[in-house]
Amino acid sequence: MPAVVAAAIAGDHEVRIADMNALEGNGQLLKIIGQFRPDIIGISLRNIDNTDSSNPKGFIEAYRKLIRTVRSESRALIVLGGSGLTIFPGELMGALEADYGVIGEGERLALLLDALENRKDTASIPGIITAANRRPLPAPWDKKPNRIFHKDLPHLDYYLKNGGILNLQTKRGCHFKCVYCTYPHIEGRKKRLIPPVEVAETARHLQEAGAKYLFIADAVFNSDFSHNMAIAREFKQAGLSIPWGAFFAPLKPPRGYFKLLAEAGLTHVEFGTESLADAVLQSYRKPYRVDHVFDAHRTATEAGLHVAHYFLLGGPGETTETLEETLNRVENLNRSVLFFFCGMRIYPHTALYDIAVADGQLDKDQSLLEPVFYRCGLETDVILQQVKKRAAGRPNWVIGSGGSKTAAIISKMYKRGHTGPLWEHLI
Ligand code: B12
Ligand code: SF4
Repeated sequence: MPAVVAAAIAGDHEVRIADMNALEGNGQLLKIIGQFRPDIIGISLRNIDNTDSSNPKGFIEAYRKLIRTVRSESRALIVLGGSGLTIFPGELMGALEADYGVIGEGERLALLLDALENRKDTASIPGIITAANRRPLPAPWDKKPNRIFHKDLPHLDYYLKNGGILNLQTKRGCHFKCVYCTYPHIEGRKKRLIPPVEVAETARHLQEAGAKYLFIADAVFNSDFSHNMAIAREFKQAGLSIPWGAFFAPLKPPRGYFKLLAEAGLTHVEFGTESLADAVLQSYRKPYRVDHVFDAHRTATEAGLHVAHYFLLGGPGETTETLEETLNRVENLNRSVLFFFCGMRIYPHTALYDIAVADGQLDKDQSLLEPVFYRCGLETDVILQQVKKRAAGRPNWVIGSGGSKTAAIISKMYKRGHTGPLWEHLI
């Protein structure tokens, strides 16, 4: 479970985090469980699948196996949480046979543990679900998130040796309304900003623990320019010297914005650009247009930053003409890495879901646990072929997340001591 959830219960309970990335398989996990003998085991269900139509991979079977293995060794209650559960609560509680689930922000686990300890009713606690008791998503958590962090955390070493990236949040929530996006459902629509001084203090702790790079795990970092700039000033004040990166929307930035962030250590800008056809940006309900993309791109590259753009082709409004328009304009995004996702996965709780139901592409009761992609006027394969044709011989045009070959190269570079996201080597 994440450090923020551990922090929410650590005052009243003994907590141990076991990060599966850092363990050598389920055997090592069972050893930890055998030694620690927990009463409750929380499991974070983050990814349902890799959302990549060009190289699809699902993770539910691995979760099922993990839970069976845990049950074979321990009588602890199993509590699920995480963004995957929040998107698919009914399906996952049904499929994985856990005792409880916490949907939305995991800090509410503290309320569940309190109720269990004091033999109180758990059914009425907002956000707490069981396979039989499905409840609506609760209102966003209104208290400040905390985070457990110290240099002796057992999984820290794994991340320090594999890229050196640690992450931090500067806010929760996104107020934009992009048609396909689950983030406002997961985090809420209302922005809840963490005071810049506290963000900088966390960043400094991570640096002191050995982080070589920070990734800001906000849904979208620049949804609040003045908060961003205050954070940059606090980073400077706190003496932060390691590089960092974040997800940005290609909105027109205020004057001097990227320059200030670059001075505070920002090195990597990941723009969720999606399309370079205004008609498509409009039907995706994006809060910017093509002109803004080029403005944002220019000011970020002029500030000396590494820039990547992510494209999501084949959603509502995509046609042969808009695809051509996007691919032609992409050529003008100089000095950047271009990631192309062909096909838009439909998630519940999104406007895209409603559109697909209205279009007759989906039944209202259909499960989306197995990926279903929106059907625009163009076949995904046609889009993929077009992109592949243009990408040939250009290492900075990446299809999907690059597949297992890219993952193997990155892992090798990390072993040789390289740090950070590394996509800048493709420019
Ligand atoms: C930042 C981010 C990334 C960064 C991560 C950087 C880093 N160094 O950590 C990068 C760019 C690398 C990334 C990559 C991917 N990501 Co991503 N990412 C996110 C994002 C925006 C935030 C995640 C985050 O860290 N949040 C902050 C932490 C604190 O929140 P959290 O872990 O969700 O925990 C909270 C709750 O979920 C809950 N909780 C969590 N676990 C538990 C456990 C228990 C027991 C309890 C009670 C509660 C609980 O409590 C916490 C506090 O409220 C989310 C979307 C979102 N807004 O959540 C997508 C998201 C998690 N990513 C997603 C995906 C698909 C991916 C990729 C597979 C994409 C791809 N094709 O490459 C990869 C996989 C990477 C990997 N190895 O897992 C999906 C997962 C859902 C799904 N469809 O499967 C999400 C939800 C986005 C989406 N499409 O809807 N991602
Ligand atoms: S795509 Fe980005 S900007 Fe749009 S709603 Fe999602 S997180 Fe917000």
